[in-house]
Amino acid sequence: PETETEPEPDPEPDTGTAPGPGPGRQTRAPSRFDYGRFRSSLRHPVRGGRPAQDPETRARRMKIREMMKFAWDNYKQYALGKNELRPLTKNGHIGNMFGGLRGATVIDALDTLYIMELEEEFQEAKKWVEKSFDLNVNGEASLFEVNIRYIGGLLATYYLTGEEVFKSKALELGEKLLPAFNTPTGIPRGVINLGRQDTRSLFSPFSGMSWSWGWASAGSSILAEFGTLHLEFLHLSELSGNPVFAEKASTSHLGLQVLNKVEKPQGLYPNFLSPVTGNWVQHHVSIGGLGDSFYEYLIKSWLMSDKKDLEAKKMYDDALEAIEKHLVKKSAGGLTYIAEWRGGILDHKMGHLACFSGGMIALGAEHAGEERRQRHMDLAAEITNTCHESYARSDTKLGPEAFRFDAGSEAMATRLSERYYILRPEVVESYMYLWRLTHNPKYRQWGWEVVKALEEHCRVEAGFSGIRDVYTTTPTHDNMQQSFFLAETLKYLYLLFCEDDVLSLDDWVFNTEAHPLPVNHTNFKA
Ligand code: DMJ
Repeated sequence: PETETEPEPDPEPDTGTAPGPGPGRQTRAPSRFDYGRFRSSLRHPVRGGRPAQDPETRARRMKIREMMKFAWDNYKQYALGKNELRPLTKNGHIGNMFGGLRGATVIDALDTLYIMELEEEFQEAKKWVEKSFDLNVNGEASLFEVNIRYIGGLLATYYLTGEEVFKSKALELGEKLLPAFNTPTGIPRGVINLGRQDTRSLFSPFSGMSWSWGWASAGSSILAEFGTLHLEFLHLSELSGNPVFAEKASTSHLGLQVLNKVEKPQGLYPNFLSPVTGNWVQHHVSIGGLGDSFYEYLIKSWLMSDKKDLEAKKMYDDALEAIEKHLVKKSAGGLTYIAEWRGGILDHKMGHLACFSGGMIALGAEHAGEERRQRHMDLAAEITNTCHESYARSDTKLGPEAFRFDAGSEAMATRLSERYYILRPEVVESYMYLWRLTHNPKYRQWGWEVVKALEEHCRVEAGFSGIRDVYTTTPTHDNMQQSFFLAETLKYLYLLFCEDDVLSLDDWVFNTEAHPLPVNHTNFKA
């Protein structure tokens, strides 16, 4: 339906009892979380109180909704139950990131379908979760990816709908992730075997064990991975009544026990840390891949705690100050960018992933003291402008995986291997935040340019596909519809053309996969 009426909150308040059988559940204190009370604590209806007024904005929003329906319908038709759709070959992709879990696209799409009021499609996705989402799996999963996509997606959908199934699946899966924290420092390793620990057998001898990534030097853990857990884990504790999740992943544990104890080169956080010694393993610093969402979760921790997590705020402020001082640069052509740092030497490159930082810095600026507010808002706008340039300077009007500011290059990929676009969200994510915080119409204009480019170059007969080279208008498709396209890219584009009270920033923080988690207002608990 294209109506925009707000559904009634769940009339049956959730009693918050712990879900089905599992280790330690009998002894746990029942959660005092009250869903009805939570809903009434929100400052705005989750899907907004009124539709966008002007016809053009409404038409654009409905176009993005149609794109979501198209992406979902094709996934459902050709790949339901697999992790992603392969839109050219019309089949499913499983991959090896989720340790035997399936349906990454279902879980990632749920809250977007709900927010867009694609009711029938939401029911299809929910039915799959109820009937086919199997957590009794074996295999090596990325702790980070399972957390941001599965736990984040399930939690957000529970908070939006009050439907018990999403909460119980999130809690059950959360328990499977806990053994990853069993290291000398409590900093988790990146890979976890999801098999049941109480059934370790000849067939699954590694159940509950964790490893570091083979490619991460000297058994290290990755900053953006171990630093991107606490938003979701705090909610797992909130909903289960079991403090263990919050204790393991809190910023206070991260900060006090480990990160504040180890010396940071020029105040910067390197991307690799030993979970055994708590020391840095390699001095590579990046606000893009390997570092990115660590910074994002510091400022969002503070916001989600209703501005009570002062430790996270201080860590964010200090980190941003060091970034401003050592990594923020201006190109000869006047474009502001954030360079990477390798053992003291700057690499004048920005990854597409780093483009989320425009939105993050704007969000932080909104709440900064007088002295910083304008400076940070300007920085956020300049970085977002640079990321827009990386799109505008390509033939497809989509941006490359990485762009450089060296050897005469400005905001363009210089290597063949960096010319691809895999439907990533970071640039439109920044447009959405900058729009909400400034209402400068250029952000909606830029977002619409992306919609047109996606339609022209990424839409194929059976879904949306990434492209291998943004600098040719006859690009080759990579045959992959990433789940984050449905979770993030289309959600942020849609929100860009919504009124500000749809998933209002007063009530929600988006996890790094764009799944909304509620701000803990004082009356959050029963
Ligand atoms: C998503 O899974 C998340 O946004 C993550 O933080 C980074 N990578 C992808 C999207 O590009």
